[in-house]
Amino acid sequence: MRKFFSEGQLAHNPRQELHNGNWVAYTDVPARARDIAAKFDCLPAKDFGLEPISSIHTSQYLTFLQTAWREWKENGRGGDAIPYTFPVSRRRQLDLNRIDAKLGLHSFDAATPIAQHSWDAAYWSAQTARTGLDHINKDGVQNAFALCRPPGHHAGRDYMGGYCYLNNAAIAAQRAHDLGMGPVAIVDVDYHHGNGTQDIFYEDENIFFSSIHAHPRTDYPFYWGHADEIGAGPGEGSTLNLPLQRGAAWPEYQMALDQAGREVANRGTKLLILSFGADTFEGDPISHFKLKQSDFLRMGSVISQWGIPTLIVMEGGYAVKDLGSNVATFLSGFET
Ligand code: Q9C
Ligand code: ZN
Repeated sequence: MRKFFSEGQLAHNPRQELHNGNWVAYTDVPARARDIAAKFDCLPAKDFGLEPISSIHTSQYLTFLQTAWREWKENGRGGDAIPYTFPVSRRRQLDLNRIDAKLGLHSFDAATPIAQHSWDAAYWSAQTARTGLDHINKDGVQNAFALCRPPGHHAGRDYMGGYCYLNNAAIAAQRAHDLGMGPVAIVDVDYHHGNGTQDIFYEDENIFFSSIHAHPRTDYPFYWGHADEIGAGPGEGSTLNLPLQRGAAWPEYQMALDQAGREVANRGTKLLILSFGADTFEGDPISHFKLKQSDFLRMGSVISQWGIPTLIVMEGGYAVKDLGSNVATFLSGFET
């Protein structure tokens, strides 16, 4: 399987995040991507420019991402740009000027800082996903792995959160649809609900979205990912949420995966985008499922047996010591 990664993705390196009332070292460290990349021969991303990104994200949000850190520094601030005020009621169009106001407008949490090179890294992460898609169905390639970092599935059309800035999976899915590669389905197996991806396609009948994740009653992002969120308008029935209890291990996980797989098959899916997080691992420091490394082999094999051309897009996974081997195990399951 071809694997894609660009060095520019490593430059994103926020110092710290708020966690349970304390400042802790930022969880999405460059070593995550570096250690996975070290396991493979990766091809560099090709630069497709802003166009595929603009098909998902608003121009106001993209301008904000590109200028936020500079504005933060021009205002004499130390550290990374972090929001602290959010417009949760009576939202309306305002001409917001102050960097703090813009940060809150474009975030749903306070744990996703913008550091000096965050935009560049997010840009290359999205290009990595776009490049992986480009290789599918060329030279007989059926599957590709995009080693995206920063991750994307929490980011919506005009907001960041959950260590995510640009929604790499959504960008690839939209482009696949536009290129006539569909029907397109996104299956999200990160530990956390893919709220950004869900939100982006919630009213879209063309792109099916299914997520297996920790129940929002106990886990981040708390407000989305319930089973009764099924899409709306023309997209009603195109969203399938499969929340699991904390402590879930392979038997429960496999049942959910089979259910997602049946729905993907029923819809005649021709292109699958897999938002893959390795934070379902039993040793993940911020998560509470119980998948073992050997279960990633099973997961890879189950999904590859769906028999659909698949772009695997990296999302979370924070047990850095085991991350490279967990990802390699998953990919080898996919290839057997
Ligand atoms: N530190 C992904 O796996 N938790 N994102 C932040 C406490 C956020 C995880 C609050 C977890 C986000 C892509
Ligand atoms: Zn996650």
